[in-house]
Amino acid sequence: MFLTEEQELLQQTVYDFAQNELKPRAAKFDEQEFIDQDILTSMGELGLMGVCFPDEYGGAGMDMVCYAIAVEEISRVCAATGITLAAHISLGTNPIYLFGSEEQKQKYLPKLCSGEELGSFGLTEPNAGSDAGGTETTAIRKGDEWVLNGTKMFITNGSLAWTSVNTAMTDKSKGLKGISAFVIERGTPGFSVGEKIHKMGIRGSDTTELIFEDCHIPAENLLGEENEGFKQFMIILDSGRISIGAMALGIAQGAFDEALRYSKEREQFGRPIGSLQETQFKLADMATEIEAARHLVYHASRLKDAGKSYSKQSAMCKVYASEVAVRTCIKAIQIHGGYGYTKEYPVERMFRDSKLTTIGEGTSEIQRIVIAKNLLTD
Ligand code: COS
Repeated sequence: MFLTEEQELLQQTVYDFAQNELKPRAAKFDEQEFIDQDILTSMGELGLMGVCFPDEYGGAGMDMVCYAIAVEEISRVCAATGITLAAHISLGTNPIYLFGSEEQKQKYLPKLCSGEELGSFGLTEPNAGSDAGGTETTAIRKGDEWVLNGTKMFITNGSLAWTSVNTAMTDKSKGLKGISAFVIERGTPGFSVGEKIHKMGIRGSDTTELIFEDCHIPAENLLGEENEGFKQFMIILDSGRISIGAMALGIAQGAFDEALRYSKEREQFGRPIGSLQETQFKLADMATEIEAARHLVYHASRLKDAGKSYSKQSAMCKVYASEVAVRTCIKAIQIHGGYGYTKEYPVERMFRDSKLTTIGEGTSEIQRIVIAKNLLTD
């Protein structure tokens, strides 16, 4: 895959970090259901926590392709760390970068981009998943404050984040056009972290409920224009889908790496199983699909970098890469035989991790709706 010198250098740096520092601890993070803090600190030191934001806000000033590569290489060995990075950048930090006032950017971005603090994004609710516009959380203006009430669900980085961008209904009569976004800081009275959610996969990542009970925030914590929240989060999800595509790509590549290695090591019938045609066909299909997924993820990223429309391509890369990740993990387990079904080999964890990518930041069904809408209106 053609990469610029900067992208290649970043890829090598993240690959080395992931293979040396992260891989040996990925199973432990899965088991303990959290990522050790020093990993996030190291990613901050490498410039990854603000990789695609401008230097003036403390970012590394790199492009979307670099960001996708970072998420891919991290997820190749530990998808829980991959999603922590992806949610921090594309959901927690990006809304402030895209829609925040200069004052909000100066206040929040430097600490988020350095990795000193984490960000989160509260969109999903118990009754508003795919129908994200059906938000039941409300924000009512009272003098120079907004008062929030409601519950957010499945929030990545929920208990770790300093800043949380949340959507709330500000004018119910206007439906989708009555939703707004707000920045809420950790420690604000009336804002609390609810249940930790125990998941099938990406267990090391922090997923919680967020609860707002008469939570008063200053009027200036509104993000962008009042009642523009739905469009804002559609834009955020467009680039968020590249993140999940990159994460899925990384999981698929990681499972393939394991399957390839095992095919060379494992002997049956007096020879390595990689010399059997049935293994070779699996490996060939896996490698071909991963390559196609990589093209889609990098293409969507390049369109974004070029300032072109990429809504259709980000949905395409997300739906394709996530389904490739699941298929690749299943094949990788099959190549490992009985051992692949045990916790002794990472493909068991990777399979559990892969399933999330067909659900989070828009299910496969939602991606197909977005693709079809684009096809019919192009
Ligand atoms: N960029 C900018 N604006 C967009 C947009 C995009 N990608 N997509 C939609 N909009 C705008 C539309 O232009 C429209 O505005 P106007 O009425 O001013 O023209 C408005 O948003 C409503 O668009 P649309 O009619 O397409 O909305 P729908 O209710 O049909 O949206 C889907 C349906 C399914 C696409 C939407 O609800 C969705 O993406 N749901 C999934 C949410 C999700 O991914 N949840 C998981 C979050 S995990 S953080």
